[in-house]
Amino acid sequence: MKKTPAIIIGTVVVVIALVAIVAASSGKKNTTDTAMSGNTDSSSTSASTSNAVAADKVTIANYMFGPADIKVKVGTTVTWTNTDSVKHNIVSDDNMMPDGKLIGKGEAYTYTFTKSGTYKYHCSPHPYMHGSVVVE
Ligand SMILES: [Cu+2]
Repeated sequence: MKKTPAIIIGTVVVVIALVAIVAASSGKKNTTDTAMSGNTDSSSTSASTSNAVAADKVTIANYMFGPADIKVKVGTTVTWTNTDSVKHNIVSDDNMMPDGKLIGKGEAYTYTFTKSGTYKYHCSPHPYMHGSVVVE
């Protein structure tokens, strides 16, 4: 009868010790994770622009711009070609470039970027279609 509480106390002590060890090791992990995420945070700031693919041609297909995010050098003429049977256009989110006319299947729209910056655009009949051009 008296041995049972001793076993329980012993088990509890072991469990507490294990929890403490796990907590300590996960604490160490958290520290390194925080340090690592700190590093990735600083690189992901530049990664947000490096998500953009170096390209000067965008294909519109299935209500999507592909690649949606591109990067070009100043002076580059970007060509958007529509492969959908539905008409699309390229309209700046913030008036950084003139609104593109609607283009039908097989038609293309071009724009030459003469100033650096990030040009976000969408398709006016389908505002959920988004793309961006980073001009460097
Ligand atoms: Cu569209």
